[in-house]
Amino acid sequence: MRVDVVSIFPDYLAPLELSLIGKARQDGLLELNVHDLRDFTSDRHRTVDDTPYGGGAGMVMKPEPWAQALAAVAADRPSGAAKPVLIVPSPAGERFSQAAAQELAGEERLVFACGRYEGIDERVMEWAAEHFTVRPMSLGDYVLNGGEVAVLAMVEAIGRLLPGVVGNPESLVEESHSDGLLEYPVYTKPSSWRDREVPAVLLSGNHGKIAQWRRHEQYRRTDERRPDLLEHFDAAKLPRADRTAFADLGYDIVDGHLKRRADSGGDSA
Ligand code: JF5
Repeated sequence: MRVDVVSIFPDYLAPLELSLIGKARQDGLLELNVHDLRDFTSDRHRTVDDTPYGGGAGMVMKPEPWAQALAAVAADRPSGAAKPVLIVPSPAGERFSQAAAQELAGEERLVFACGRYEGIDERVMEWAAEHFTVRPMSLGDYVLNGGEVAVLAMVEAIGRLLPGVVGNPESLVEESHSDGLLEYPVYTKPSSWRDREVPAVLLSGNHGKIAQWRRHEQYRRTDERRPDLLEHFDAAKLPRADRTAFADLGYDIVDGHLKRRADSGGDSA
């Protein structure tokens, strides 16, 4: 996969050289190019922003430097190859998720456009649609100063899914969000630490009981921390013990879906 990032702070993307993603680059699984937006300006002051039409606070990124940068990045594309995906981090984007990361990991080319200030002139998104599949994407409902930190998170989430990047493929299948539930708690040696014991079932050697305990811990945690995830959970073909676990948490199963019982307090101990 080839990844290009355009930013006015290319140094902020330096962490991508490190760790897992840096290893993926060394192994030739990921080609990463970081570009300075100011290199695509043509005025003496290398201006990238201006005041917003219609008034209001802050500054807006000018369209022409973006068009120059994105055209340059899109230029060296073999004829017949698919349009690269242009990801524009923004609190106003569609939500980035593990499913989005999986989907994007299958692309040949990704381009990230890091906005700053109040954002990029909207006409850039319209123009770019001729050369890219444009995807404004949000990490969550909070505001960052620019897209760079969001790109670090997205490139790491996508990069680690590339074939060959993570050594053990099971660690990818098993982990958080692949089944729409939070992960179960994990423990390592020593079995007793500062008067705290590892749950006995994990030392029992009974792999069936361990798997069931872990599943039930996933349900308990998800109910406690992310009950919104349980609204989409497919409870249709759960074994009896798992149905009981949900009943104990205060849920009924109504045509394959979990429904919180009216009398069950959401934040009870
Ligand atoms: C950004 C204008 C981009 O703040 C974000 C963001 C929040 N969730 N996901 C991304 O992106 C930076 C700020 C202002 C455009």
